[in-house]
Amino acid sequence: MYQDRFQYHDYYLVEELLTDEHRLIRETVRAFVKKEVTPIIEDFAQRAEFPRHLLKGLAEVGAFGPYIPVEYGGQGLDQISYGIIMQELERGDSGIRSTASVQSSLVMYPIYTFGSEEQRQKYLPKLATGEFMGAFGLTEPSHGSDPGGMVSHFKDMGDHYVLNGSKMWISNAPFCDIAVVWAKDETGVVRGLIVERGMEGFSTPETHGKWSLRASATGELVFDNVRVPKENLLPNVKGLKGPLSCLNSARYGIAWGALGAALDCYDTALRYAGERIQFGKPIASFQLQQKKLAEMITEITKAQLLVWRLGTLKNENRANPAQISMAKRNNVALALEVARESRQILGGMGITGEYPIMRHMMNLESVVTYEGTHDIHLLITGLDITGINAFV
Ligand code: TGC
Ligand code: FAD
Repeated sequence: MYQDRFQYHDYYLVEELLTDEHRLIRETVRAFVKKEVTPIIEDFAQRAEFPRHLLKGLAEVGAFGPYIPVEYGGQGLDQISYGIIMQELERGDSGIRSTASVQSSLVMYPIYTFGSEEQRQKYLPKLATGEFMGAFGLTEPSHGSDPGGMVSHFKDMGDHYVLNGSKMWISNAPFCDIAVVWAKDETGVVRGLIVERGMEGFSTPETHGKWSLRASATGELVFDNVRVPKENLLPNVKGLKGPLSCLNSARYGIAWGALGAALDCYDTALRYAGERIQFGKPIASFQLQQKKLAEMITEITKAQLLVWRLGTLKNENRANPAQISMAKRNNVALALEVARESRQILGGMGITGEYPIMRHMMNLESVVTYEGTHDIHLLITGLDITGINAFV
């Protein structure tokens, strides 16, 4: 069985900037990942199966809606706590973090922020315990980076709506109980609807054949004249800013999460380089390998400071979407680079499932694309600093 020897690396003592509560959360989630996730995740990834049995434990460690107020079943925690949870989960696997990101930022967040009081009470406590699992439907077959072009739409039939269209690349879709779906009303305005499994005409076919996020279930959301009760419309937001606000929260969590994957790869490579003997010496004694390792920890350290500062701004409600884009883009790209370099340090062993690096590397190929691609986030920064929109 896989032996998880992970050690955390904190070169600039960022841990000292955390509170006792943050440290406790970190230890709790780290222990959960070490006990429940890393021993089984490789097998599930190889089989392309989502480990559903982890949902209860994820809920128990507070991974579902950590910053949602306690009265709705959340933990009422701050944004740095949320980031820490995402980092520890992604240290185990990006797919596990994905499930928690979607549930927290893309399902609970919009219901809490844009939902009616009845919707909050009906869904949030069950989402917090994992009794209900949610999905978020924004991307469509012909509209990914440009969600404003979506064609999914609904009609007002007097006492209910009728929804038609489809969403693709949707995390958690194959097993979700509810989906927060973004579609246009008859005037072309984007609105959010809560669609429940069991509604006639709603199906969630699974997407097979992924080489990335294999331990995460991805699928489509298909709406064929689905009758949606009027009380399932999110009343308090109109327009694309609704789904994009949710993405701010999820992208922030990913900026922390990707660092977890990077740390796992770096830690594995550092240990391996110390133990692997070639030419009569540990490969860590060769300058080329030291360069790789030294550059990795430098980039990881900068990224740790970046997310800590971003979390502080977020706690003060001062983090803007462009700052979040910069952190998501930077940290995912560095994690991918760390994974690639770490894999090389392990030589042939780097491609096997005996070590977590190749799995992280393949997972990160999705993370660099979803929640806004690497290029889209660069253009968001470009727009922010020049005032010129390069999207159109
Ligand atoms: P644009 O005209 O710029 O904006 C439309 C309205 O939205 C507002 N807005 C935002 N509001 C909140 N947060 C943000 N980040 C916002 N960005 C824009 C904007 O102010 C405007 O408001 P209003 O009141 O004037 O109407 O929109 P655009 O159509 O030009 O698009 C801009 C662009 C390209 C940046 C945006 O559409 C974008 O971010 N595209 C990337 C799409 C994306 O990230 N999709 C992610 C899908 S979900 C997912 O991947 C989940 S993976 C989960 C997992 O498994 O972990
Ligand atoms: P496209 O938009 O077609 O982009 C293709 C390429 O063109 C990219 O490199 C992009 O950067 C580039 N490009 C596009 N526009 C421009 C431009 N203006 N300038 C320069 N370059 C440009 N979506 C959801 O709604 N919910 C989910 O739960 C979800 N989960 C996902 C899980 C996985 C495993 C994956 C892979 C995706 C998921 N997505 C989800 C979808 C994801 O958000 C989209 O894949 C992503 O937004 C990119 O859209 P696209 O794949 O259609 O690529």
